[in-house]
Amino acid sequence: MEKLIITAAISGAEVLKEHNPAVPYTVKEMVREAKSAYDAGASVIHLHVRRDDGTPTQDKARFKEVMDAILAEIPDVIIQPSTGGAVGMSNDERLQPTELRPEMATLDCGTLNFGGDEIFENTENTIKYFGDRMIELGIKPELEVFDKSMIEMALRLHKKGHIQKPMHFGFVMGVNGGIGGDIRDFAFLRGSIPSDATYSVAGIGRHEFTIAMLAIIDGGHVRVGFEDNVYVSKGVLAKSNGELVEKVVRLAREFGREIANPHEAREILGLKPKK
Ligand code: KMH
Ligand code: ZN
Repeated sequence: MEKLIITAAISGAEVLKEHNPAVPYTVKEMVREAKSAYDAGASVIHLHVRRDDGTPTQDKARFKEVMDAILAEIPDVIIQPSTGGAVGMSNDERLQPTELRPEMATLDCGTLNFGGDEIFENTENTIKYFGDRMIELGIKPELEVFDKSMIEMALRLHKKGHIQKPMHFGFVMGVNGGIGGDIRDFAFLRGSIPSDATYSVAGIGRHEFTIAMLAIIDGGHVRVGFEDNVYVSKGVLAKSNGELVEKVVRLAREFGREIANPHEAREILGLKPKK
């Protein structure tokens, strides 16, 4: 079986220090959390950035500051900025980190309710626009799907030339408004992607490690981190993103799945090797 790529979603846009005091806002805190995840076995950092007060921003300069600081500490890690940003941001605001030409970025493949009155909006034209931008800049998209219909959308937009193969999906499971986080939900998504595609799972809240287990056994890849879940076990806050990654590494070892380093992750994902 392919080695396991672990992605750490270290900060997100919605989770706050009120949920877990280790949630990073400042540049220094972002570096601390990225390094803890990397040292534990993560090869990809899924990145949202914040102002020092915790406000989410897609500001290009702030992304550059955080990415440069992370890469100064861990030069070979793969940084995957979010183009989802936070609910309510405009498309061009969300796309700013792509101007830094990261190796990867997320591409959200549909609109969904996001709790209360919030709607995370990704119209078909938005997805085409983001897909075209990533092709133009040579950025590999992680196709974030929160429901089965979003896989259909990605496949349709591939046929129309807005998304290239081989496709890499991110199954985000258990969001209030999206698909659930049960075994049958996983099997439904897993069975709906092309045979030459890769995928990573992100189980939200209590689903984080159960969904991770399914992907470990199946040969998929795993994302964990404060963006998705702040607990290392029921009622016990994780001290760092690294602690969440360590748990995935332990589970993978039990099932004989080796962990990919960033060099191996680049090979699996079809990214250019880093000089
Ligand atoms: N913060 C959510 C509204 C992504 O990173 O691409 C969107 C999100 C998805 O987190
Ligand atoms: Zn995200």
